[in-house]
Amino acid sequence: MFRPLKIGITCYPSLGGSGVVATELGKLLAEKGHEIHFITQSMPFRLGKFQRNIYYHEVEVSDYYVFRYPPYDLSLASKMHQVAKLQELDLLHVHYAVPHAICALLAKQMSGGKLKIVTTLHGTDITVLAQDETLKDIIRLGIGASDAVTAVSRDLIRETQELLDIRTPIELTYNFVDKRVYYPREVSDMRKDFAEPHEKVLMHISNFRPVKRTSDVVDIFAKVHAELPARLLLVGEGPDLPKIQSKIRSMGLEHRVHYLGKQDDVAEVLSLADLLLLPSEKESFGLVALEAMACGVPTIGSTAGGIPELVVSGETGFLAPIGHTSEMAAHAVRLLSDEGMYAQFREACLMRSRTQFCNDLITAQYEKIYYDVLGIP
Ligand code: GMT
Repeated sequence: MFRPLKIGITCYPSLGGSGVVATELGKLLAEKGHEIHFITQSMPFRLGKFQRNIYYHEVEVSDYYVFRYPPYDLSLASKMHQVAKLQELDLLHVHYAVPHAICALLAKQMSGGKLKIVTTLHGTDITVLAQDETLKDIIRLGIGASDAVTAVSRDLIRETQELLDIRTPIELTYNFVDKRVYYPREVSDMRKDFAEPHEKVLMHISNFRPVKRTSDVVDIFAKVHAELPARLLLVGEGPDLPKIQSKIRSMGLEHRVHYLGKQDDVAEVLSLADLLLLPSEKESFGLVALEAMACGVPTIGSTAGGIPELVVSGETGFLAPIGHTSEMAAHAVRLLSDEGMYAQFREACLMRSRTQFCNDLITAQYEKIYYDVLGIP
């Protein structure tokens, strides 16, 4: 018999993939009948309209003049505790070990120790923060204090255990896409705004942080365009964007590149593309490659982190070692020049996303983890 749970979810509401996955998971669990309480600093950006079983609790940070830094983590822990008590939550599902698992630990202690904690690792908390010796112990504490820990790729599990020298069991829960939202959209009319019918469209979507290697995106594009007529669509904004814009100008490619800024309807935007470029330096999973895959768009990218667990090189895209832009460009040209091969890759993308990374499968995995930590058969 279905036993609905009361779950508190904390994530960075506006931060890329982890925020998207946490929000989408909450929405799907609410649809299944669970009661979901988002406890975050602002409204998660994909939360959308009012929905049954979904509640939002904003963390307000005190900025009394005695504090040099407003104590966000303590405000979050107090809010988690208040919501857990008032709403009688069964568990807190936090995304990121630091600070969220630590805040959940404090909330658990304040609530008398019964509240369960599930922590999902997304990458940056491990691949970046755990490099810092001063933070290692607190990350270990967050992981160790959780009743269950999950990570979004095998590579991230390996890296977490190696970097922190821990044997804590970490369950694999791949990211997912909602198949009702991510599918190839009919955008042929909109595509005319960006490319001529004979031109290919390459796309990159990210927050333009250095780990994304957006300079490689431009190099790959330039090499592809030297072989066949193409356009580059850049989606998103971030610290490296100005540098990339001047690189594009200095290479004389400005008439071939379109900047779309931040976009909300990613499925619609991705459906404009023939290929996605993801040559990252670090990538625990690469959610955007999955979103592209679900829209029938193969990825050309690097073998960093968890990307090879998602993109099957030679079937749903092509991967090459980090920085090997000539190899990536050669793969792109080969795929774009062979209609039969491209159709096969597109079909494989749709099939793989629907079978291996579909919302029903992964939501059920998370539900099982929740019931297990609560001892509910
Ligand atoms: O990659 C980013 O800049 C954002 C970051 C985040 O915390 O949202 O993404 C991480 O989590 C995503 C969702 O699980 C993964 O798809 C990304 O690969 C991961 N980023 C890194 O590992 C650099």
